[in-house]
Amino acid sequence: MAVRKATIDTLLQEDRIFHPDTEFNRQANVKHREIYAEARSNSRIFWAMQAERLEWFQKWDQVVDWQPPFVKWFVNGKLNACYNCVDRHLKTWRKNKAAIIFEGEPGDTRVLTYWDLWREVTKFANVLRDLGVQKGDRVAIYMPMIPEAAIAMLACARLGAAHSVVFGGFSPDSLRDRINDAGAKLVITTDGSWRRGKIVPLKKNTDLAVAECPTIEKMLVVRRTGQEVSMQEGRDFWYHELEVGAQVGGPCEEMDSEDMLFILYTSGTTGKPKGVVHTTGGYLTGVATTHHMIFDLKDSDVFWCTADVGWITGHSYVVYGPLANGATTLMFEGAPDWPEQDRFWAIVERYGVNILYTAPTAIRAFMKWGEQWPARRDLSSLRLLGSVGEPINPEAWMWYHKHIGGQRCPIVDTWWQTETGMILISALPGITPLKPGSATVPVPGVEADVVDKNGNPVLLGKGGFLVLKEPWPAMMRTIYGDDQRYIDTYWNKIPGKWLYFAGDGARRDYHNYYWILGRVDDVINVAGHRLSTMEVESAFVDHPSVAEAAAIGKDHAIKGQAISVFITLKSSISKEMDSGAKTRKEMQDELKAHVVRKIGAIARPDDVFFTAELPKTRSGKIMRRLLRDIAEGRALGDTTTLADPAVIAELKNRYEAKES
Ligand code: 7RM
Repeated sequence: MAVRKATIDTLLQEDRIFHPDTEFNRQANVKHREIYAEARSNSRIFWAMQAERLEWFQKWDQVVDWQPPFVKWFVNGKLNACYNCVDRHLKTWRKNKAAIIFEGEPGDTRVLTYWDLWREVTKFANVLRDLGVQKGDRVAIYMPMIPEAAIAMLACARLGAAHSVVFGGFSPDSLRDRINDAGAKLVITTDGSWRRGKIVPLKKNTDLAVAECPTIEKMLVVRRTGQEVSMQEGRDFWYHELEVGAQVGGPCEEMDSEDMLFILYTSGTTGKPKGVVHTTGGYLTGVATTHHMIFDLKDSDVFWCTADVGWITGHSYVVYGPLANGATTLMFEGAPDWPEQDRFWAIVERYGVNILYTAPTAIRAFMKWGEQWPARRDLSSLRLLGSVGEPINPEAWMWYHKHIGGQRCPIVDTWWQTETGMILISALPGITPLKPGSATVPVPGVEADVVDKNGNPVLLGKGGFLVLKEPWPAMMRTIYGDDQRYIDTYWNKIPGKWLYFAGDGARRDYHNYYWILGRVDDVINVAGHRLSTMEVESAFVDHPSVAEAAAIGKDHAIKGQAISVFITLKSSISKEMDSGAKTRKEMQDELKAHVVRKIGAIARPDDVFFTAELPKTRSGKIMRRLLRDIAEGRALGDTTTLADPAVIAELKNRYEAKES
């Protein structure tokens, strides 16, 4: 990272503000602003109180042991994550409450009560134990979004084995590398998974991966799609066969608070993926607390986080947070546009979803498809919306607020990472005034800052590096097997002080609200001005014809970099342009003028390129690095994390043929 200037310039000005209404405040889990001051005055007491949400087999004797950059939370406390998510609810009226509502891609549905979940998890754990899984082992999980994925995770936790969930859209090679890095002894998969009416051959992929995984002893296969697969005698086992003889019930391993709960791999910009290690007591405390406070969870709510369990969002807010709180969590296996572009809204209507947590990439796709899709469904059950994964552009926020939230639902824009385990910056919906595009403020008990490259706080209004100043319970403990990489990646970038460096740029406004500016590696440098991708892109998305934008800096002899922007138009506008009602040139000029008006001449792009899709990671984040490669005429860098390689290939061809 060649940083000359120590900060990031800021241009975007967003003045809209939405105050929590009295009705919402009156019923909110957090009603009073004092919680911030209380947490700040003694964060150890604050987190110790939050840890009381859980049931501990043995109480901790120290809240936190901070030996930077290594931390232990709830030292010597003993608990089991599966016990906290399942067993303990059977002692209450929640025994017959829906724990998981599931809808499969083909439209099949299942509801598991907490009692059902306990029966399924204990059986699953007993099957795993019979296959040789023990406390301390690592187990890989490569499955679609079906209840058995959550059941498998909980079963591992029950036995004290760490799971490593690998997203079902990853290739055999990615699965192989993750299995080998973790030294997993068993892998759980399915015959296949559904993807827009077609079958993805997960078992076949797993066979290919495992052929090069010396540590794998056994493979457990859950039947999902029902197609023919080959089973290797002595290594592969059908779950539905072993389940028949499996015992129901059985104890949970007593785990130390600092025992590993899971590893989750996150791709670095270069080199091999990092195995982010999360432990038990702090992680569970962090996700249960934030799930309760930020999503204002009530026992009667249906909570739907649309993330796949292959991502941290799925771990923390589909499985562990909601189940620790005894919530009803919805799992959906399919895609938002299959069979039609109203699938999410059909699900909200069918199950009466109250809280919806999704990503800007999905919201911008809904904007592109048009508001007629949500309009044909009854969304009146919704009372709270959430966003995660990327900065949400103010106009996407406004669209979400109007067309999904009916202008009545608060939106919590939640900033966090795989590494942070839990949400760190977010509104509390009953008390925090909202500003579209801002994640607002750090949650109680979290200390953040925006600093320059020397670690000094920057002035309000100035952009800089987002850091965390104090440890928090759900923070990663290390990179699996590589403490040095953990130190170098997160702690050694800013000298002098122990600051956790998140890799994101941010600024704070005069209300002390945080505006996430995007990854610092993506910052654009025009004639000495460091511009954030988020601000340039948001100025484009502010134009009524634009659904999505990706801005990059392209090498320029005089300015250092010039701005290139890749634009996806709303479907109705694309049709208009195809019919010749407006030329590309006219549209490009109109958009350039709009951006100059919105944030100034410094942000005028040299080129505007139209595209039906932008290159994204499998979790939906825009991959600007590949757009830079295209714009600068280089061979494409690492494309292994790309969701759909066809998108970038087509984009490259069209760009080189100057088709926009
Ligand atoms: C939860 C998750 C982490 C990166 C992070 C940011 C970006 C996530 C927001 C956001 C702006 C948000 N984990 N990010 N949430 N940027 N506003 N609300 O996404 O490990 O997959 O990604 O995602 O750049 O560093 S992750």
